[in-house]
Amino acid sequence: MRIDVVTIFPELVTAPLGVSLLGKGIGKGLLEVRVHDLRDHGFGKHRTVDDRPYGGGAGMVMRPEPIFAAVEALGAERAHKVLMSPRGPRLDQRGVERLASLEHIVLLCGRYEGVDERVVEHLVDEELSIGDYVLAGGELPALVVIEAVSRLVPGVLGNVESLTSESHAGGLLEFPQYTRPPEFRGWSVPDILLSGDHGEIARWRAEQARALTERRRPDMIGREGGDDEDKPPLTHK
Ligand code: JBZ
Repeated sequence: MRIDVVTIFPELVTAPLGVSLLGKGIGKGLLEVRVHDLRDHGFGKHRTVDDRPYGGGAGMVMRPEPIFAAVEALGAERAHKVLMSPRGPRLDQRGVERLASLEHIVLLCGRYEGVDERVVEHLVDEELSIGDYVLAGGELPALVVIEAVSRLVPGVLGNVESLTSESHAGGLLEFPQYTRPPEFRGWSVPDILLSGDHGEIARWRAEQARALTERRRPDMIGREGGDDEDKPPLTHK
């Protein structure tokens, strides 16, 4: 799988890609991530990529030419082009699975007050948000997409077993985990986990996961697993 990122802050996106799981998967050649400086397609000595909004108002807007030029320079016309944008539908694990099924995606990172609407209308395939909080640009959201997607690329995680059991993958929150020591500052590990009875342990864990999800995330109950036939399709606007 290949992911291209277009940004005015390439260092901000590149730095985290060298470490941790991400770095390993990318290092193995299972996932190719390339980061591109939008200013390479900017105007003039300052490689300007923004300008004042027609109609007036505060802030600046990203011009369309550098963004189109950056995507055309990638030879990525056929790739799935995503604009990280607070206007998009919120990314969830279903969305991550959908992106992970694609061969080539391009993540466009907005900055300033936003991008010229012609980019949205004539270049971008979809807009995506990572959540309802105010951010300064799409770079951190793009990293979130890269991490979430890369975990689903076979071999990148390195531990296929833990993929299926983690929070959200099975549609429930994860059960509580314990490790050594069996007693720490007077707080004991639940006896059941030391019993060696794997059937009982599995039942205890399933019940813990269900009860925790019911208390913390009642919205997730009844939506877990399955083929989502009960859910409306994710449509935009
Ligand atoms: C995002 C102007 O650039 C921005 C600003 C906020 C923002 C993004 C891009 S992407 N928020 C999100 O994922 O919610």
